[in-house]
Amino acid sequence: MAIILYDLVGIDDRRFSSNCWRTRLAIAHKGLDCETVPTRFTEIKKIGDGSFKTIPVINDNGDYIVDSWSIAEHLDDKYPERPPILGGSDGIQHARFIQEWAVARISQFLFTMIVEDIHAHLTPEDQEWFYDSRSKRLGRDITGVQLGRESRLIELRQRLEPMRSVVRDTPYLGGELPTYADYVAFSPFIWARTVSSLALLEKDDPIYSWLQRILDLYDGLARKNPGYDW
Ligand SMILES: N[C@@H](CCC(=O)N[C@@H](CS)C(=O)NCC(=O)O)C(=O)O
Repeated sequence: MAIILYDLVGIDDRRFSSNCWRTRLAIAHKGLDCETVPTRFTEIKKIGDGSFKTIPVINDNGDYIVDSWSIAEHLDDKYPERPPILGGSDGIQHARFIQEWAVARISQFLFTMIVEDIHAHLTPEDQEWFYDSRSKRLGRDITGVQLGRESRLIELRQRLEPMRSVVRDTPYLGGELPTYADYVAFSPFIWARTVSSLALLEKDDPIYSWLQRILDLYDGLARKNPGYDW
């Protein structure tokens, strides 16, 4: 039976969640079948026994697992005969480092550049909830937060330099083949690409070429997601 993934959705079937994309790619990496259930923010409470607060959540033949990292561990534990996602103990620490770096240095900064774009791509049911919860999170009204983002874009590109140095020389952060580190680093880009026309990368940037490679993986899984083609 296919793994069921509760996947965050906006308007036009846009799957914009960075965390859900990590899981989607992890399941594809394992070569497992996946069925997604498009889920709005305000529907998360309806999943399973109603205890979940965030997605991704998967239902793997009756086992409900929440949190993208726990899901990756679960998939490796349950399907050891398939290609490892976290790749043994060294691979786990490598992927965790990339995850911590991407969240702290990239995603949180990027959030201030796309938060109004996310809002604009939500269904009306979710918009009010998102506006209030994200204004509370930022400690200010989200209207106008994106102002001046062009100058923050320059800083974002500088922050990506450590990653740029690696993918200039190798196709993936995992080396010749993609690993979970790649999916984690990719997740902020697909988040932005799904909702924002702001091109985060220049086309001659080695990270741009790496991004194209990830978009093409698994029969163009991520490229098929509706988004902005930058
Ligand atoms: N550490 C969690 C984070 C999950 C998360 O924050 N998911 C967001 C969607 S991308 C969410 O469900 N947010 C619900 C909320 O903000 O109430 C993971 O990696 O799965």
